[in-house]
Amino acid sequence: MRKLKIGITCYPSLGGSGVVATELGILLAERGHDVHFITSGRPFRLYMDQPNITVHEVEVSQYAVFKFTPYDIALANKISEVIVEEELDILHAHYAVPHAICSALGRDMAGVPIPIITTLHGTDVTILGHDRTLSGTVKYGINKSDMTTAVSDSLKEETYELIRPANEIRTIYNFIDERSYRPVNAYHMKAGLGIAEADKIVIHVSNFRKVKRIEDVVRSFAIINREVPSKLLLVGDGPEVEPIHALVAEEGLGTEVLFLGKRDDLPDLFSISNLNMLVSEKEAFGLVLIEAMACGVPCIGSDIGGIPEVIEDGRNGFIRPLGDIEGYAEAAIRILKDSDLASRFSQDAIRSVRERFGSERIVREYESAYYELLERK
Ligand code: GMT
Repeated sequence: MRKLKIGITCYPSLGGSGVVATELGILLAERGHDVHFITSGRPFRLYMDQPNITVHEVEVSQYAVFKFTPYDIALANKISEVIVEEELDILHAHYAVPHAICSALGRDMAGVPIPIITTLHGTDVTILGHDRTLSGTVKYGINKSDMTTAVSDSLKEETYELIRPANEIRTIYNFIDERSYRPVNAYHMKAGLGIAEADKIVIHVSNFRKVKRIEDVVRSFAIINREVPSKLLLVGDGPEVEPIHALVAEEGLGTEVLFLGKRDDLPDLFSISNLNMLVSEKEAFGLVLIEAMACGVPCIGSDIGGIPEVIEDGRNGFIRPLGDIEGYAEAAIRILKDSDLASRFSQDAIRSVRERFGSERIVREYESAYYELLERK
């Protein structure tokens, strides 16, 4: 197969879409493709210089006339330059706003008809698609793309309903970097965190936004903690940290809940955890679920968005209705008290991630999509 010159435009900072875009770029580069990231900064998971990867940072003009700095225009400008100078074969936009729209504009400016593939990640449709000030451009970006993919069937269906796009959308699931996410021996960590050997660990990892419903995690943990000696690890940072601190104090859980902030040792933290909870009210996929499952952690999730496509209810975790705090707690207690069930779920979680969300399989799906688009042209 011919090696391709692939432009990837994405958010470089912390966030699921940026993680997926960066890891996809790294794996494509390892497969011999020439990958060009076009972003506002160096993608945060791109730790060092890697062969076949170039980062094109977008510079933004600070001219005094501007009330708002025109990042999107500068991005389109940079995309058009990179298309021409690097002779790109294809452009892959992650997250519709502004990346799909800027890709369409950049391609137009370059005057080179390369295919654009846009990957929808969730909130670009489920939140911004409802935003009157942006929904028209979300539709425009999708319709100008030669192919649109969604990270779950649920997101695909929601996009059909809301945007009514001109073209078919294809589901390509998110994937896991198996080299990082696998069970590791991290028992020293439990003691390091001051957690007794016999205590079970429940973990929640997110960007601490309202949609994650962390208050439901804390309230169900209050029930769990009355039945099972346990600790709750809250990992991540965001606007909900303060309100959740207050709730933890109100529930009298001050010594039982550990706020760990942003961490880059997630495989270690998952490896000492017995259960992962993601009970969001919106979640297109839930990348953190496959990160936990790859480390052998059973999961409990809400019946929302792509979560039930990732957790197989009764096989590697449990799905309960959104907001069912007692249901989450009852399911968690079952797993935490029954070591045979926990061990079966743990093995199945590892199997499921390997079979359904393995990097090799998903990267090949993207590669096939690229070749298909190039053949169509
Ligand atoms: O909300 C987040 O967790 C961040 C957000 C993003 O835009 O990066 O995540 C979205 O994309 C991830 C990667 O595809 C998905 O795993 C998340 O489910 C999705 N978030 C939502 O739909 C709320």
